Amino acid sequence: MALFKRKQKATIVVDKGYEPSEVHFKKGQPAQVNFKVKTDNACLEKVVFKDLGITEDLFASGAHTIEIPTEQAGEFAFSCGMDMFHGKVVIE
Ligand SMILES: [Cu+2]
Repeated sequence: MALFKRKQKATIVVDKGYEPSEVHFKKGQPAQVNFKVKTDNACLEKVVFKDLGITEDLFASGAHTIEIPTEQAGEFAFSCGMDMFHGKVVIE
């Protein structure tokens, strides 16, 4: 029973904050968020998904892709390392 599930993808640009600061995915389909960094503002160096236990170093080389669990509807908040800039991923 190979049920084909298309991956949902969203890109968030990190510049003067998160743009967009909120992304939505459908429940039950794999999802990922990709952060594209356009700033050297140290405040935004790390993005933290507290509920997922993920801290990603956005100034490190390579892609910055976070896999988002979508088994349940709900929200995953994220912020910069100092908890000054905020955003969220909504599963619905
Ligand atoms: Cu910060």
